[in-house]
Amino acid sequence: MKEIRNIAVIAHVDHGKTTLVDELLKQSGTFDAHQKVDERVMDSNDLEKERGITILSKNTAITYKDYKINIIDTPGHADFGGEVERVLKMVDSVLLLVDAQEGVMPQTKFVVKKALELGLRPIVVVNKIDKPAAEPDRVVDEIFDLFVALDANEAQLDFPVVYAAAKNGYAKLDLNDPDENILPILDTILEHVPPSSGSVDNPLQLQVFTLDYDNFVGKIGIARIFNGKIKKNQSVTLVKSNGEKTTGRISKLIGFIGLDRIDIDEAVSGDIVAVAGFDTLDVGDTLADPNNPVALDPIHIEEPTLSVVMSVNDSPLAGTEGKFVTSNKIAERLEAEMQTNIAMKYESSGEGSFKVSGRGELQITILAENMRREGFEFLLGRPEVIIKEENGVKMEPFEHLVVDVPDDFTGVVIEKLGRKKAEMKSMTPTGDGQTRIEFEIPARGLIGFRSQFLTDTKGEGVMNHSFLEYRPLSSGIEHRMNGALVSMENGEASGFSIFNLQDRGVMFIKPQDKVYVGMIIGEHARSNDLDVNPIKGK
Ligand SMILES: Nc1nc2c(ncn2[C@@H]2O[C@H](COP(=O)(O)OP(=O)(O)OP(=O)(O)O)[C@@H](O)[C@H]2O)c(=O)[nH]1
Ligand SMILES: [Mg+2]
Repeated sequence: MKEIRNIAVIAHVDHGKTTLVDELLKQSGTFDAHQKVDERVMDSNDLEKERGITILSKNTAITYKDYKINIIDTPGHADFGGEVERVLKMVDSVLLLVDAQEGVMPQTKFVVKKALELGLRPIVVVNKIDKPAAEPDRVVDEIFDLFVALDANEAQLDFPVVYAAAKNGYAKLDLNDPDENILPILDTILEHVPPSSGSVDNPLQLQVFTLDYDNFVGKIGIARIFNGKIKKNQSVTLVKSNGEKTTGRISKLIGFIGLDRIDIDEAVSGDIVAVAGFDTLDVGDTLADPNNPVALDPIHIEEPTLSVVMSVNDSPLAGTEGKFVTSNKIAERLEAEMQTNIAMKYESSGEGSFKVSGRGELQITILAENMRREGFEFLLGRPEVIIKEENGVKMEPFEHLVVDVPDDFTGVVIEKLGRKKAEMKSMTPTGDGQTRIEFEIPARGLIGFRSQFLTDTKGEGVMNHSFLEYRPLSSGIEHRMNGALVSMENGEASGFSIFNLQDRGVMFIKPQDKVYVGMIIGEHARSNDLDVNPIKGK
């Protein structure tokens, strides 16, 4: 029996988590020598591959020396931060990746805060040291300062550091060491990640942290075994967070090795497995010994902060783009999504219309994009932040925003953000003519801000933000000042008129697109709405 270690890989978006997991899989010998492996193999679904980002956290297991190491790759984009938070309860340490050039970024702060709060002692991996502008020492200092600012304890402040270039397949404990292989990371894991605290002799307790669905076996829960032993076909008691209990049978027990999921008969405390057999399974539920059904601490699930109205397409062009167009079909699809995607919610908001809520624009866009690909057709409204009330005070979500801009543009960016009620927290020149500015800003002010920011910085600015907290509602955020360009004709758009209308604003349509009277076909450069004729020929 191999000893088990559990670790999650956390970082800001794009700092190289999935690439690192690739290398760990390859170099630990988990794959056969002849097996051909794609790049970023853990990013397994279509949208993840196309966009090059991780959306769902996923686990894999590698064997190294006498150990089985369960590794959970997490998403770095702020909209999926809730996912990371849940996963952290399932592991005993984290690999905190930080880009050796970019340094500490908003989502680095978010994930470090959560990890430290749970008492985890991170292993710091300064990644991408191969970049010409890498400054690993400066970055280690930044990380240390961040830990201090977040009240890390002595042990946490004394974090181990590994330097890596995941893409090139090497890591080292000392920058002067030669570039050899990735194994120093695995050795550091064995040295520093504590074993699971539970015992195989205690009564069974496992907790579900992710849901999956399979047409044959139904709902699947991916869970960590905290105590005891679990066997296939065993009878267990499901304890919900409200205390409700039901007893049933484990119809399927699945283990992880590399990228494979395999049927197994038994697993023990400390391991991560997938189980089926309970249709009502939810994230946070405990599966326990029926003779001693004790629930584990509930898992806190972050509330959505943004919502958008999704509704049946009632325009004259309805039914031309998708095959599922009715309110019933859309409701069914949303219901199915919420079965496994616990970070999102939906509710009916009137005839044929649904309010879909999530943690950010990207999360909602991804659902919409998946639905479009499956053949759904619907309308999407303007995103709005979710205002909640605490002790009679209206509260709105705030974000931590970091922008990196060429020095010449700092003025215009600060001015524009000022109008959005952003509060500047720091401003640091980063050398090479760039400045990094940090703000705290109501999430409302960020809706639609990115395109303006890119225009203002001639495409050279980079912005990153992540959820900070709910704060009392601020007043007077300036909204976008532009009106709409509205079609006054039915028919097909002509290249000639679109070309002529370009002076009026930004067009949303292209030649030959179908248009109808009243359809919004562009954004007016001025504040009023304007009726235009997009079908006129020469
Ligand atoms: N130069 C350099 N680039 C790297 C290194 N590691 C990863 N990258 C590149 O960084 C980009 C992002 O890598 P990913 O592994 O997808 O990053 P991630 O942290 O998983 O991203 P998210 O899951 O979306 O948060 C890719 O283009 C990688 O090739 C490295 O060590 N050096
Ligand atoms: Mg990734």
